[in-house]
Amino acid sequence: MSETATRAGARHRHAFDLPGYLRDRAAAVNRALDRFLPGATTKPATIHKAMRYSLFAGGKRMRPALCLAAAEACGGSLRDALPLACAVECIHTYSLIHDDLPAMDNDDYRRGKFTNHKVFGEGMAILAGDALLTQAFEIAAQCKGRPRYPHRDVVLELARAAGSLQLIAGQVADLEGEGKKISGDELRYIHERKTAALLCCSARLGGMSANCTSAQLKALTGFGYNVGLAFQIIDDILDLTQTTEQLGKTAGKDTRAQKATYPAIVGLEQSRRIAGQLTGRAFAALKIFKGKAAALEALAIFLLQRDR
Ligand code: GRG
Repeated sequence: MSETATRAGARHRHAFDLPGYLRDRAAAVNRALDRFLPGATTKPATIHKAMRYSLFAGGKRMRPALCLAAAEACGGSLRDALPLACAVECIHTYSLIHDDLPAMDNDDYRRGKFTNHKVFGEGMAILAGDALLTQAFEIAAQCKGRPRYPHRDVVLELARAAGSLQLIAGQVADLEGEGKKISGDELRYIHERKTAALLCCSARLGGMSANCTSAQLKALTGFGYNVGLAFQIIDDILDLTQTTEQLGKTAGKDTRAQKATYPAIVGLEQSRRIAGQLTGRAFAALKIFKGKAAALEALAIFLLQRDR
């Protein structure tokens, strides 16, 4: 871990009740998602059951937490940020359902349960992913437009992060890179798009919901980008070092699929060091908030030190 991240980590262990914060924010997000989504018995019931199955399967809700914490750092309210926190979680869950399909990573477990296609079949899982992606935009359209960020900007932000230049571009490069030797630069291209884009978008949307200044938005962008890159490196480390039970998804898949990862290219220790440096940079980006971004700081440390 970098020195900045280590010092901040020690300070935060005493200063901020992150478990309590995450519990509280995840409960608010779950209640809001439950309100936004059609009920499980609404016709056609199978699709609504499938959407809810993955959405409420026990995800960590890290993207919504980043969105809400960013809004708070900018003086915004939970109520204004909640629709956007829910929208990013719908996009994230859609991407996981599709990523697990036989045509992609072909996985049986996600969030400690059978994957969507294992329970509902491939056709329904594809539709559940499609429906969650669409649902995200329906929810985002219900947020309050802000003077600096009208609805158009919010929709653009989400569409760009989820589109063929970001999230999908990362997945394309990831699929095409399997079994090939790729460079560190190519690996970063994948991580920036597959993972960092949506995490960064989550933080930015939180700021936008609070009508943040352009300097605050720039700071949240730097924070989200660096936390996002660190997040994927840690994910690759956990894939190697944890069990399937601990992760709630199949461990060791990257090696079996011959995926390029930081641990595969530079080893475990160097990967940990790089993740620590990125977290240090994320911290540095928060300076502008002058101590009012305690939740964001605690989240960055948590994401670096997480074990699942
Ligand atoms: C459009 C067909 C089609 C597919 C899209 C874009 C995409 C498929 C997949 C990318 C999804 C992916 C695996 C991204 C990597 C990011 C990552 C490490 C996700 C896991 O996030 P966590 O740990 O998961 O936050 P939980 O379950 O806790 O929410």
